[in-house]
Amino acid sequence: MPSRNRSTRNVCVVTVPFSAVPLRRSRCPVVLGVLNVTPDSFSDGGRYADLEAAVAHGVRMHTEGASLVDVGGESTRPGAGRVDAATETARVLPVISALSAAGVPTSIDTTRAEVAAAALAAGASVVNDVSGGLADPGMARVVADAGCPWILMHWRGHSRTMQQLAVYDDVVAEVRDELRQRADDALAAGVAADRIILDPGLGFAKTAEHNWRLQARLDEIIGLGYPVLVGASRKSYLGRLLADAAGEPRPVDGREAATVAVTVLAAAAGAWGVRVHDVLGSVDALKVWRATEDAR
Ligand code: PMM
Repeated sequence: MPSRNRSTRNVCVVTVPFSAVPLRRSRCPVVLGVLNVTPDSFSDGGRYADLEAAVAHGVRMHTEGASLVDVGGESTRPGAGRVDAATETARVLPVISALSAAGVPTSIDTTRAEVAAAALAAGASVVNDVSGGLADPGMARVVADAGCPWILMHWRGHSRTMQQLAVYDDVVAEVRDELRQRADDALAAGVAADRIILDPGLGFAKTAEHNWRLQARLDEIIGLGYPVLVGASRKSYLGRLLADAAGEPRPVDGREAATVAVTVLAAAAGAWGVRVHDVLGSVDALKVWRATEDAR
């Protein structure tokens, strides 16, 4: 039974058990709320290291309209080093368990099969794999066995080295082709087509110019035929666009309006979902977008 299903005109937030949300484009993109339980993520690092604060924030994002709270225990900021699997698991499991007990649907943001399996057992509904299945050959089996949705993000290497891999002749064509390959690999490993979600991976082995091109030509990624998630929230290319007169990038907490603008552009392009830190801002903007579409 839906826990809350507000389908009246101009209201597009559907908050139901995530397994009941079809992975096709619905009236309005879904919103994933970011919850990093890490000391060093670029935006919310350190803020939710304490279990109580993390769970309270996850519940708040769900109340604000997040269809999923995306829980991560390893920073993927450019240059970040790795943590071991035990540390990553110890960070995310209590949060996922507590949010599940509170009825909040979660995704696990990890590249490790072992962490994904533990998170799914603790109640996570979706695997969000920023490596698109490349980092851990065991991930496809975990996802196929669970039958859960799998977000496959475009990725070329771990955080420490990824910016050296930001070399493209035509970034949109290459990201599209590499994502198609990731989806084909997932299918070959036994993952059902209707469990696959793709993500262009803004900021991952991408320069600012690459991100803008991907944003401008998102329809070419959507044209692959899978639901597409966009994760632009507070990323550095937005900070650079909003730089002050001295060329200093706008700090992370001043990038919200720009993030909301990307949310609306993604909706207009046909994205399935957005992954954001400030859920309410994007949910409100999507209501405005939906109401405008309905008035056409
Ligand atoms: N970006 C980050 C982490 N996880 N997952 C997906 N699917 N897409 C993204 O763009 C993405 C992600 C990095 O941002 P964060 O440090 O704010 O979580």
